[in-house]
Amino acid sequence: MNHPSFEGQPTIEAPAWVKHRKLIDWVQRVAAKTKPDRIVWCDGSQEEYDRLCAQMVEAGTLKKLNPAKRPNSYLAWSDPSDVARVEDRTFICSQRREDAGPTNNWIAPAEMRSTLDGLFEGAMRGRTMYVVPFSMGPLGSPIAHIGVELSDSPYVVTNMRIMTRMGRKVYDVLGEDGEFVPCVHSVGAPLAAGAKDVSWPCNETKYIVHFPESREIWSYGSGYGGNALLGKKCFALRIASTMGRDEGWLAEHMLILGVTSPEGRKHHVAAAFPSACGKTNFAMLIPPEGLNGWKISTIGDDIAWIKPGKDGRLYAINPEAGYFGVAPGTSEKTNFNAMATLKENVIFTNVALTDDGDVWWEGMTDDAPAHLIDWQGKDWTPASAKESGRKAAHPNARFTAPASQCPSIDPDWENPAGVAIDAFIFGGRRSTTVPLVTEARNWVEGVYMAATMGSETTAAAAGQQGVVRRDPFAMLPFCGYNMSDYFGHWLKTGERLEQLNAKLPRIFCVNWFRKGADGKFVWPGFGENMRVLSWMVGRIEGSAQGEEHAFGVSPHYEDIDWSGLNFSREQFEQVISVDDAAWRAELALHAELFDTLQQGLPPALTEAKRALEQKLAA
Ligand code: SAT
Ligand code: MN
Repeated sequence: MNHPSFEGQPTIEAPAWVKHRKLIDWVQRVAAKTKPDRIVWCDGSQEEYDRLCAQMVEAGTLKKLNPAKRPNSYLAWSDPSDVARVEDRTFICSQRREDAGPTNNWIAPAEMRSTLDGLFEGAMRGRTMYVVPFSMGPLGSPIAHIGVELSDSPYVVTNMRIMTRMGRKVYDVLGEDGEFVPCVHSVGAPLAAGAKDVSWPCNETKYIVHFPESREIWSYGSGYGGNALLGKKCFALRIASTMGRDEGWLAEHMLILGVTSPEGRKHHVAAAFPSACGKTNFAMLIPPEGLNGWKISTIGDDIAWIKPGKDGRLYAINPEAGYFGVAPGTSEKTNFNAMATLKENVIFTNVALTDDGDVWWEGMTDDAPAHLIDWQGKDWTPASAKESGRKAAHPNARFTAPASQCPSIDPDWENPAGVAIDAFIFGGRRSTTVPLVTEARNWVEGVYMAATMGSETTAAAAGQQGVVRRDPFAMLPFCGYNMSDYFGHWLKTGERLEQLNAKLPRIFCVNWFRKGADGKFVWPGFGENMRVLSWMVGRIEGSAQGEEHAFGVSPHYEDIDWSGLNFSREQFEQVISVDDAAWRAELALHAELFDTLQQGLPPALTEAKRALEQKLAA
């Protein structure tokens, strides 16, 4: 195969349906630098998707699953070194270091550009560069925004087609000069002429780079998840959060759900939890025995874009069109709706392959199949697993599935106007200290709770797992600017709504993960979380009671509807209690966080902290 260089060529032929001169010029510039063998302008059609999948099956990147078991579905196994987001390789390159803040990695834009220049030089040699136009949010919605990703990974293209509104229609919205966020992605593995490719090309060197001022994304060296599907964390959170700061809206790491009471009253809730802490499960919750009159509908499972409406309420859309959910632990029991969503048209990544050409992961069924091929392509049996401790699926194994296939999908999930939010929930994974549920007494106290949230780390990010770190608003890895300014933006948003005399959304803080002396979770979680949600609805509607303590309002045992569940007063005490000594230690950790975030930290939060300390001492 020859390797044409695009240097000096006046144009790279774009299809007639692309009329955006600047976009075409940009594609040409990136191609001249990265030197792909060819350029494919993706149209988002089913034919294109099928063709790319067939190509990847041929190349060994995908395995086609048994169509009788899992129609139109595929399995990818990544390189064992490329299995999660790489937070220490993620950079926010604002002009001023202070604008990235102490929680982000920062490198001066000029220096980073020169590094990227070197990395991307010839990076796509021997590969195809795909031009992937996508809309985050329903096409043409006033809350939506457009991006274009140039990628040399067909795996990225097919995943983006599920995760976003991808294809030709995006160009109709863009027209000749519409705004888009340029996203450049390379796996960083140029191929010499005639060389055989590996099934999952990537590079040891990884850079996930954001330029918030010029709203650009450059990603190098990884083909996995949030590192490579640039519409997701890079655009919809890091870049969008800075857009929101500048334009007066919010881009949040939140699921969105509708909750309808037995009387038929519907409310909308947006809930932030760190990665791999159950957002997908919560968004698709099925009410348990005893609470059958309640109904949950799913709007989104990971990201919310929230804009203030003229009526002073906050309207949220899900900018995504699919779920990139954690597979391990997902079962008919824990998330029936997810399992139904996964029946067909799915790309699985890093789960195990069964002998009959289907998939399996830890927790999918009570008993593991007698034999599997694990995510690293090795023979696996329950006995071999016991001996070696090796998991069949990687703990951060994922499914990519169209949201439209979810049985609990909300009729308004594609409403371009969004849904009005009645409550925010913030949750972390904490085996101790933090009660099952607390309602903030006011907006500032709620912002304080969210800002100081801690959570035990999970497999969604490379690095040590199970250590408590502060994860403000579940946005620590995703905020595209200074975290203190972000807190200020939330406080300002509240003030603006108050000025409109609007009813502010309630703010709740939850923890499903407290453990007993035996090291086991005390709270049953999953569908039973409906009991907590129904208490919240009662609070919103003014019908539910609670008990005020130092940090807000929590339910008494009697305030929760226990029909259909045996959960004793003693057990409840274990998940709801506030231990003074533990909280003194917790507040010391808040102080540490505030020390780090000192510069620009809103005084209202320091005051809130002082007030809580006084309450605790009293
Ligand atoms: O890899 S993703 O960022 O898409 C998933 C996650 O970590 O939340
Ligand atoms: Mn997430």
